[in-house]
Amino acid sequence: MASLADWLYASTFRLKFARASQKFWLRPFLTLLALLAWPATSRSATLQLHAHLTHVDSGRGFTQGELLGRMVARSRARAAKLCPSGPGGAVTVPAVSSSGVIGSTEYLIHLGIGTPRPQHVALEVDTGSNVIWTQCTPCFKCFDQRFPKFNTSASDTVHGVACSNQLCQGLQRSSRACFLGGCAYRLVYGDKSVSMGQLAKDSFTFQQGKVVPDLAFGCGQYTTGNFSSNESGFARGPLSLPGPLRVGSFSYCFTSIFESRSSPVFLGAPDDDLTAHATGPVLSTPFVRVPDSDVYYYLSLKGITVGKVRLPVPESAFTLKTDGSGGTIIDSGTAITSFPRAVFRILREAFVSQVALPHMPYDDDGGPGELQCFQTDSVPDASKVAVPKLILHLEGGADWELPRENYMAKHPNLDDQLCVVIDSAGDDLPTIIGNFQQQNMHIVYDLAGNKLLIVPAQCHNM
Ligand SMILES: *[C@@H]1O[C@H](CO)[C@@H](O)[C@H](O)[C@H]1NC(C)=O
Ligand SMILES: *[C@@H]1O[C@H](CO)[C@@H](O)[C@H](O)[C@H]1NC(C)=O
Ligand SMILES: CC(=O)N[C@H]1CO[C@H](CO)[C@@H](O)[C@@H]1O
Repeated sequence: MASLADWLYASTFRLKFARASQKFWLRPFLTLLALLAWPATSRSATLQLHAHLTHVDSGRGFTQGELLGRMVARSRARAAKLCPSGPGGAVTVPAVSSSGVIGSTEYLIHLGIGTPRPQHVALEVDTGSNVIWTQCTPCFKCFDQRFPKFNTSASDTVHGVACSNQLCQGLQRSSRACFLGGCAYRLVYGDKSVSMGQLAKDSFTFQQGKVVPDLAFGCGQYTTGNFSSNESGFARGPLSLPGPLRVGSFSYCFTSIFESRSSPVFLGAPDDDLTAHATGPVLSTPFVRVPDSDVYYYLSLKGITVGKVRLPVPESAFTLKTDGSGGTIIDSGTAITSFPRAVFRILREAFVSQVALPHMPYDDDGGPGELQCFQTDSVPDASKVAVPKLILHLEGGADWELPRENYMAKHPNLDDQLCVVIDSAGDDLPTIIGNFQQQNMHIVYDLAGNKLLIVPAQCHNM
């Protein structure tokens, strides 16, 4: 069998570059990807693109309980991977994303790539990843996916990115290689899953027929490891979608996870007045400034209120430490919010003392992950049981009061239990605000203004 390098040599598509002398590009790369800062110049204020998102489990016939169970499992896998090397992991190994690993994705963005006929591609919406890639035909080694792979022969506009191109040079040395003058990328994830292929550019077609020519993406031709879906990134790197689009903001609005309606995502400044769809006050909170190499969006969380009680938790429990541990991340790729274990215990205590139902016993030794549930067989209608309100106090006076359905739900397996859909994480893990808590909120990442806007909304109406 031909080696991968021979095969890629033969299959290199439409790369019209002078032959470079480098023939041997499959040198052992280092394992981690980190992207250099991409100058945030010439951001377009006017570009606005709209796409649909579907929940990864949408339309697959799962019950609410099953959906929740799947989300819990994905969140745990993701939280464990987010910080693979313990304290410092999130910062020192920034681009190690667990997304793409089986079952870790939550939402898929649907768009078209190529001309004249845009080919349907579903990418993962993931604020914790910074490169978009999709599997391409011809492929040396690819995993099965539901839609056909992107067929490079069927697009008139796809072309390779030259090695000398700024985009290629912007990839870390260990993640790029020159091959016949063209740029090859190689991403190695925290669990050693690999995506490798050519860096390409093509026209992307978004909803309402808006076309953006020449967007860069990874054309995956060799993927190994635990991928069950393709990878996309909305993070702070040159190859995530907001990067190449040079948009000053992006936003999404997740419809209820228990329904199968698609959710809108916007790239570029929302053109309407944000209050037009607001069903409550618009909150604004600054992003915490982190090194450019970091891919996560950090917020400054000051405290938590459960019912009448402001939890006795010092602010430092949520602060990003200089060694890179801790912090509070808002993440579109994690389903369920998790707090460091010490914070979770205090939160759980507050719910237990304020919910007038028998509570299930604690299980403290089981490592990360334990939803606190309550027995509801004594009440006629669990959905009417009074529950304490839950408020996240964010920097800038943004007191984010979550609607009940964003933190209370029936037990994944047991109908007679009502659970607080918040999880615990390891002691050194960051606080992660997941998308269960973001349902029916228009979440605007204002990159130009370095702030996050939270706008309560009915997302299916947007
Ligand atoms: C890719 O597109 C070409 C040109 O349209 C076509 O001949 C070929 O069969 C396609 N390959 C696959 C795997 O669909
Ligand atoms: C895939 O997942 C399994 C089980 O979670 C793990 O043991 C393995 O290291 C992962 N990575 C790869 C590349 O298979
Ligand atoms: C184009 C593409 O690869 N889509 C796949 C991405 O991953 C999801 C989840 O496994 C699949 O359903 C899509 O078909």
